[in-house]
Amino acid sequence: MISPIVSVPRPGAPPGATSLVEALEGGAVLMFPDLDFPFSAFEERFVERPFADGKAKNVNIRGEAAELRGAAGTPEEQEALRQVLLRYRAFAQGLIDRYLPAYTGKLTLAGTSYRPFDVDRRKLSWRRDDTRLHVDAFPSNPIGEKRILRVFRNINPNGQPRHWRVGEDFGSMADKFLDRLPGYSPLSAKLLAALRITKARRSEYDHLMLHLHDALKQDMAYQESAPQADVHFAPGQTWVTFSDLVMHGAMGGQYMLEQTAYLPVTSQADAAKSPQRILAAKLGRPLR
Ligand code: AKG
Repeated sequence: MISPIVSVPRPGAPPGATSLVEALEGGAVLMFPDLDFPFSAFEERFVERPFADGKAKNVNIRGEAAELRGAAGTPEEQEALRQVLLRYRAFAQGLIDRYLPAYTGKLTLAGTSYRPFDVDRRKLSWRRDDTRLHVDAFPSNPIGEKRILRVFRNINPNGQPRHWRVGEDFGSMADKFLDRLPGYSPLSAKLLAALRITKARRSEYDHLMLHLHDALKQDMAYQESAPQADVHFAPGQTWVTFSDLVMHGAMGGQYMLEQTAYLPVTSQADAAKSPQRILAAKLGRPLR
């Protein structure tokens, strides 16, 4: 099955909160067509040209200090951009509290990013090429028993949509790739952590997800022929998805905001729908 897009319009009572969580955990993308996130006249400049040093893909803030990384501009402009990201972080938290209250107090907000570059024009290695269908996995930042929830918003000022492809459900994808992945070595995982190549021990789940991510992106026949659908997110639209579960690729668009959040698998309404438990079920044993 291809990941469904579930539209959640205002106003009125949010459609049954339980069913939104159910849809999200089942692999849907929740799309909010009309939430407000206004820019001031001063802030409009951030969608007129990229305020980025160009060294990294994105500009972001992380952690309590919310130090701005990868930005360009005067100190005043950089502080204003940081404030936009802080406001977006609060906006994402507000969305979760209103529409996904079951997760309030359980989610941890991580990085917030400003993505000012045109997707098409980024010249990246295949591994970093997010136009290829993939699920998210972080090489140096093991996720373990957490889920990756992301809140995206298209802030393009010229009507340009964020063009995504979404792919088939995680289980069907895993059936095609699981046999091809190399075995997990607890010893290598220990070594990577000791050498501080990873920030914590890479679990078997992290190992499988990294290799899935790479195998998917390298398989051009799969990229072209796998079940998939084009989705165009218009400016002003906000969308939320578990990006470790939903196969996605970004095909076009410029100027976007993104918030990452982590949710413990055990805080899900149904942990069996997590990629952690799906992979364990397919292997017929708990992951190490
Ligand atoms: C990702 O961050 O995993 C993406 O695929 C990028 C999404 C986007 O830039 O629209």
